[in-house]
Amino acid sequence: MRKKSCYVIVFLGILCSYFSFARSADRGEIRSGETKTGFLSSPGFADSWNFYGGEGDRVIITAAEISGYVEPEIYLYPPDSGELEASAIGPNSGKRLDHQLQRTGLYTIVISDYYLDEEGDYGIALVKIPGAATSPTDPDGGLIASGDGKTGILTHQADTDIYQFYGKVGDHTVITAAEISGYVEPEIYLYPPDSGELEASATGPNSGKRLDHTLEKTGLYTILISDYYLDEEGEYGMSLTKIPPTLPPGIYNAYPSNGSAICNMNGSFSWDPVQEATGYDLYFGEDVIEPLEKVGDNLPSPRLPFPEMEPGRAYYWHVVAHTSDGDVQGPYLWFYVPENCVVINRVNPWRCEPRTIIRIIGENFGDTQGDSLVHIGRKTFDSSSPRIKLWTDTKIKVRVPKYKCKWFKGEDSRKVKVWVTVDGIDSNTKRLKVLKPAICP
Ligand SMILES: [Ca+2]
Ligand SMILES: [Ca+2]
Ligand SMILES: [Ca+2]
Ligand SMILES: [Ca+2]
Repeated sequence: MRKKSCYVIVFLGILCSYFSFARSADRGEIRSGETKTGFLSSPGFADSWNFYGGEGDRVIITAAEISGYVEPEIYLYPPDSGELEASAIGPNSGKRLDHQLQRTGLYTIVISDYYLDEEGDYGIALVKIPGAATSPTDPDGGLIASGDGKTGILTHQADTDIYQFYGKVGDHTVITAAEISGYVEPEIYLYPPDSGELEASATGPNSGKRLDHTLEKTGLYTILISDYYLDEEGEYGMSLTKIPPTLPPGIYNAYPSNGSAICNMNGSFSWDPVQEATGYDLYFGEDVIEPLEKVGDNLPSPRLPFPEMEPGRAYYWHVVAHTSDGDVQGPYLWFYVPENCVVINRVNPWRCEPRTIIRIIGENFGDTQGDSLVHIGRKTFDSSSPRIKLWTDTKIKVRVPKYKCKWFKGEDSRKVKVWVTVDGIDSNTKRLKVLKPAICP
């Protein structure tokens, strides 16, 4: 507990220092998959941003004018007051920095105007490989399967969207991207697994692009989509075709899924088993100013109960499967715990016969049922169900289903899970003991 409160103090300290610098244009944290904006103004014409990176990670940082003729330049500084490690400078309205990190720790991005003579708004986006593909500020991107088509929005001129797929050396891929609105000229950049250099791209000023490429490596590939010249915003469509379309080993069907809301604190991380995996490592954390922590070490099965989490926060996680052919890297995924979670405090009574009316007592159920659901074991009741007797923000009354005698399988009682789904978000679960009626043999 002491260790934890110590972390909280350190965290608050860092938070306070960010706020105290806010006027001098310290914009704070930027995560992989995030798209943000800043403003350059007299007299400094400079802003800074922070992210945590590891030696060997690849970063692609884009910055571009939104208004005011600013020509944002990108300067990247390593941890521990190191000297400039990389930069993208000059007079264009958009810049792109593609760089493999040389150190591990908290990196600083400084954005300043070329020639320090213009004020204006600019956009910035960070891509880290490996790293998260989407974020709360930009939901476009994530895992894509062969045959899938997606649409996304370049929300401002510097936006970069990240799509990922598992590929195998020798697989043939065709990736397309095209404008839907706003005169964007989407470019395609393909990065290999293991943070390697750009493997292929389709760039230039046309509104449609096509990348036809045979993969050189095996693992999790990353496709970046951004505007040619970083000077337009708008909607685009993209697609992936992989020949053959077979799914190489990977971390599939991960729960919580990317970008989801989680209120079920007694739930577990889970994913499909990887063939012939000997164990799984699971990394978890907030992925901004410190690395993810290994919370599961060589797990024998694809599952781990959630660690302690707090409301109003976003969390990142990542799985590595060990196999005799080497490690299989999972994507970096995030989810969030809403500030006002749907919580069941108790079910009353907690043991009863079928057809009894029970009360579910909790918080944030919503004032009316609407599209929300109540689950009792495998049965689900929507607002059209006559079993729902009352629905308020803190109390639900529902009649337990009529179970047949054979459902009890000769036992005196059976336990079922009770939970609610509000706005698509599952609550925690409580157990209900259903007693076998006296009339059953
Ligand atoms: Ca300038
Ligand atoms: Ca986007
Ligand atoms: Ca994006
Ligand atoms: Ca353009």
